[in-house]
Amino acid sequence: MPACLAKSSERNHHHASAAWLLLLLAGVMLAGCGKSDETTPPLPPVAIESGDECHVCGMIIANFPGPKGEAFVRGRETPLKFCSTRDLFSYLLQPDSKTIVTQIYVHDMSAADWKHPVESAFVDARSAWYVAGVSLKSAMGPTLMSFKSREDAQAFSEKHGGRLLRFEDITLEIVANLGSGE
Ligand code: ZN
Ligand code: CU1
Repeated sequence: MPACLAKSSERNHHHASAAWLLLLLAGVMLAGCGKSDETTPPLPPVAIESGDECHVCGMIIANFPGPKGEAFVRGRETPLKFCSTRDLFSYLLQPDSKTIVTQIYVHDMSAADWKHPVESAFVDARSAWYVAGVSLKSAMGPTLMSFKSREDAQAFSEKHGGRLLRFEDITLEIVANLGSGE
């Protein structure tokens, strides 16, 4: 590339202007999208309030044990909330959801009480570790246990069975095969 740079300063000048124009256009387009999207820092998790209903099944979330989920979507200041990681993933894995979801949280069950996990135990869902195939029943029956650290997920699966998964590994098929809700 240095040879190319040395070749013609005029040509490079043209390249530079074109790049600048593209940047400028991109900036204008981004600004047109509104202020609430890509440019804002990650939104922090919020508490599950006593009357909050699951976005998927409508159940009162706080009435049930197990790891819960939250997902922020474009154009909404408060997150959608889910009774279980199971319902969170059945929402996230819909084609329509993928394009609008921004920040996602799940409970770190090493730091959370099984019956009443709280806001302070939420961790980034995309970097969390999951254990599938566990018989413990959450709101919708067997669910994905979620953990912040690999060590905790590993320790849990050694004790209760199940296999370790990352966020990207989880498919609708895995969610459907967790067992039916009871
Ligand atoms: Zn639900
Ligand atoms: Cu439910």
